Order: sequence, then structure tokens, then C-alpha cells
Amino acid sequence: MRKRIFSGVQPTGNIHIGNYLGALKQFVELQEDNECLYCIVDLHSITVPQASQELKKHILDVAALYLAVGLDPKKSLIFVQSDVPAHSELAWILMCNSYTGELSRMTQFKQKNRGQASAPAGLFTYPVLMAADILLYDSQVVPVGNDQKQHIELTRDIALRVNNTYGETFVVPEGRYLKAGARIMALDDPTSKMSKSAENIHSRISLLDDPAKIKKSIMRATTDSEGSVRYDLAEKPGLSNLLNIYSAFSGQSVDSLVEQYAGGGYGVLKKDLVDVIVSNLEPIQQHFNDIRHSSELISALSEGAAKAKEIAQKTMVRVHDRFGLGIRRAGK
Ligand code: ATP
Ligand code: LTN
Repeated sequence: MRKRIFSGVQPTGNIHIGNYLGALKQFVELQEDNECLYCIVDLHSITVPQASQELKKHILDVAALYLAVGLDPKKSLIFVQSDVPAHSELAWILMCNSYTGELSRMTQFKQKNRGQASAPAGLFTYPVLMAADILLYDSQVVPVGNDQKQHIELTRDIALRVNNTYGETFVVPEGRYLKAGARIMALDDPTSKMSKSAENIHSRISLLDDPAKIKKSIMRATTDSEGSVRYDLAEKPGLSNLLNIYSAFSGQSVDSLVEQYAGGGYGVLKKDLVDVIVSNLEPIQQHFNDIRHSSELISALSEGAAKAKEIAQKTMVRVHDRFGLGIRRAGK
């Protein structure tokens, strides 16, 4: 059965292979049999300061990458969050139905807030804006990496709370998570996830990296001194991460890779992995270069925003009605 799917990616920094394998690849598969909305969540990205020109560039980069990896604007709605003002509006209403206690338990907030004497309030209420993104479109399924599980649970809690208090208002969404082990870890520190915001550029491979950079990042990736090729997330997190990446890009199982490289050292495996990544990213980069400065990209985003607004408007009429807000809009 066709489902309404929603997901979002922040336009901060270059999209990396963790985002691709963890999120974008699923987005492309899902658009075949579902009604998908994919949002570039620029309002989320300003929870940390952004240079305006950089942010504008990153929004278009992410949009172009969405298309380059295979999202088709004829099949999926692709749009920018701030083009649909209802996201912020619903976020406020949901904030009034969220508790400071539950928000302070969010691990992503605790991590991002670490060491700061005073954090922007938006960093704290970030998950409520995410809940608004999802609930605004009556989304049934939200494909995300495991790191977002807590935010999805919070979204469900808020939806149920509002439904119980104000009457049936929201569809309660479900998360669709990656298999264990499919989380891509940082190349320089396999105990933390690969992230756009990490300082060391060699901690990640961005989808737009050239072959020389990819080679450098993989060859210097942290492994261990044991030297034998074995999949063991606890004892050998660095090597296991490389095996996961290899397997995800090549479609070859981890077991068969272990067998293939058992006799050799890490160097051979790393060298082949570079080739596998480069050949997978090449067509994506080609497509990206073709469309990044095209009118096709701008019209896809405009059309996406217009259609998203229509759906959002309907939900907001319902929300206003349940809460007793917006007499004019609800028409009651
Ligand atoms: P940040 O550096 O700000 O934490 P990020 O790299 O986590 O950013 P997001 O925009 O927050 O990127 O995530 C986009 C999508 O990619 C989300 O669905 C997220 O769960 C997924 N994702 C992010 N990092 C990874 C990873 N290392 N492995 C698998 N999936 C990931
Ligand atoms: N918080 C998410 C990005 C995000 C999102 C969403 C994902 C914002 N709104 C709605 C799914 C649905 C992240 O950091 N990956």
C-alpha cells in the first residue's frame, strides 16, 4: 500500500556517504511505491550560526544532490523548509504541548550543547520543529538513521498527546530505521558517527569529494594494529566500519569481503575500497554538475514548495480548528 513518507536533511556542509547510505539511498528506493516528501531543513541548520551566502549555496547543493542521487521531482516532492511558513507556525503550537523535561533528555541536544554555558533556545526546541515537519504532512513513515530514533519517539508522543487532549488531529508516524551496523562511523574516530559538522575533513567522505581526497581519507582511516581482516564492531570498530562502507557500495556481503581479504593486510582492502567509492560517486557527481546551476533545479523546488504548501494548509486549518485558533482561516 502506498504510504505518505517524509524526511529531511540539513543543508550544512557537504552531504557525506553516511547521509547517502543512511538516508538518501532509501529515499530513492521509497519513491517508487510511495508518496514521498523530501525536505531541505534550512530552519534546523540555523540552530548553529550560518553565514548567509554559504547557507544559500548549501541549500542548492543539497537540492542538486537530491536529484543527482536519483530523486525524481515527478515522483517526489522536493522542497525547502523555510519556503513553507507553516513549519514554524506548527512548531510553536507543538512547543506549547511539549515539556522542557522531555526536551532536556534528547541526547543530540546534550551532545551539541556540550561545554556551552548558554545555548540558543532553538537548539533546545529543535526536535519540536522536526515533529512539526513530520506532523504537518500526515506522514506515516519517516526514514532516518538510528541517531534520530529519540526524535521520532518524541514526535509520536507529542502527536498522541495532542490527539488525546484536543481530539484526533495528527497521524502518528513511524520511524523506518537502518539495520544495525549500517550506521557509518567517522573515519578518524570509529566510535562517533560520520558527521557533516566534524572539523576534520578526513573524518568523512563527501559525495562531491574528488578521487585524491577520497584516497587520502580512506588510506589514513583509523584501524587497529592487529592486522587481520575480521568483522568485529566492538574490538575492531575502524576496520568494521570500512567493511560496512565497502559492502554498502559494492552490494557484496561483509562475510564474503572478509573471506576475500582475509590473507592480505588492510592496505589492499583500503585501496580497493577507494576504487569502489570513486566509481559509485562518479555518476552522481556528473549529474550534480549538469543540474546545479540549471533552471530545472529552481523549478523543481518551486513546484515542490507550492504542492507542500497545499497539504500544509489543510493540516493547519484542522489544527487551528482543534485548538480554537485562527477564526478566519478555520471559517468557524
Ligand atoms: P550533523 O553533522 O549536523 O550531525 P549529519 O551528518 O548527522 O549532520 P543530518 O542532516 O543530521 O546529517 O542527517 C541527514 C540524514 O542522514 C539523517 O536521516 C541521518 O540520520 C542520516 N545520517 C547522518 N549521519 C549518518 C551516519 N553517519 N550514518 C548513517 N546515517 C546518517
Ligand atoms: N533532525 C534530522 C533532520 C530532520 C528530519 C526532519 C528528519 C529535520 N526534520 C523530519 C526526518 C524528518 C537530522 O538531524 N538528521
